[in-house]
Amino acid sequence: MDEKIRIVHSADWHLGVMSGPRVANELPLKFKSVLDATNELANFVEENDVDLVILSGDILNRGNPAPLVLNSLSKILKKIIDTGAKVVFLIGNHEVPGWGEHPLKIYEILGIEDIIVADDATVYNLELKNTEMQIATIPYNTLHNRQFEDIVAELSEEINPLNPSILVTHIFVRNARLSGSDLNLLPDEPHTYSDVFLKLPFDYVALGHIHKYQKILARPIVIYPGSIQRMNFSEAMDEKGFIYAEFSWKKSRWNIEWRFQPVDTLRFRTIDIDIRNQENPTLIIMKKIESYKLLNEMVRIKITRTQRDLKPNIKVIRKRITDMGALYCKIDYNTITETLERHADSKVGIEKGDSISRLHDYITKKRPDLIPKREELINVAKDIIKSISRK
Ligand SMILES: [Mn+2]
Repeated sequence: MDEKIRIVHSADWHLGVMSGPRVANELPLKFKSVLDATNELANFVEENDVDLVILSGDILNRGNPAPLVLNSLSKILKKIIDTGAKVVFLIGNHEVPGWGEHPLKIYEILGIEDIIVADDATVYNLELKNTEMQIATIPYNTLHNRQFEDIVAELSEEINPLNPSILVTHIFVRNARLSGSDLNLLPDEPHTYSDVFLKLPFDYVALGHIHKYQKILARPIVIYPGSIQRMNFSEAMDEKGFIYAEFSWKKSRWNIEWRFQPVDTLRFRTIDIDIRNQENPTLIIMKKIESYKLLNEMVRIKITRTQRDLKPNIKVIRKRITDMGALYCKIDYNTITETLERHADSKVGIEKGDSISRLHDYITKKRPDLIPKREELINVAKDIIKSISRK
């Protein structure tokens, strides 16, 4: 038992998102960049003799993937199992089409033994490096009519504490920090709390669902690896990648060392430009743009102005950004209404667009308990701001 068991843990690839820009004759950028990241993962598995790859759900973006998407996924999985690694593939909310069948079933039907399709709450015993690794799985589809806590208590009874164990599940842990692409959490989202894991027998909890990489607990190790690729400007600062963990038997217990392994990410850049009271706003913007290298970047220009200010020539700006080699260019206006602007001077009011997005960020980051009511709260705030600015 002196050999290490090497594990890669990843989740939320959302393979199949085809929205957004594409470079001529190529696949949509988001799809291509996710594929690139997963290829990096497969290469890592090969180079590091990884024994097990855990995929904690939402690997596909839809329950009915296009052939291109399913074939691309199959190629990645083939590359992984050809190295000798096994795969535990858990069902997330995005892979459940509602009528029971799901696209991953095909690997099970074809009898591909090295891919374990985890679509039920159960415990698998996998022989890895002459050790019995116990893997408990709680896929999203089992959480509709039963509480997470009840299921996990049941599975825990099957765990032998002398052998290493991993819990794989796709669920919202209430105090998790959210990323900018975690915006579609349902009001009745199945959820649990981090304290629940403290009482469980597992050495490692491999979570999926939340797109921001984070350690929820250190003992036991409870981790969201986050999504594998940046999807929008709000994730510009988020690192993306997967978890690499080594299990080894030391001083008569299982010791786990782990680290976050980053992948190449799409670069999103926002350039803020204030053109209030400027005689030549286009020139101001063009000058500012020149101070950046925008090659292969996703670029957003955020222009702050009032209705009195001249509008810049967007066509010229767009062309320059494209000529500089940017992959994509988005223009956003932050138009400040004059009444509120006067309030801003007296430090009473706040900028309209800003306060709404700040409220949104606040709820998302600090008060996840309010997420189900977020839209409602934002609408109330908008009404208040509207009625104040009319006076
Ligand atoms: Mn999910």
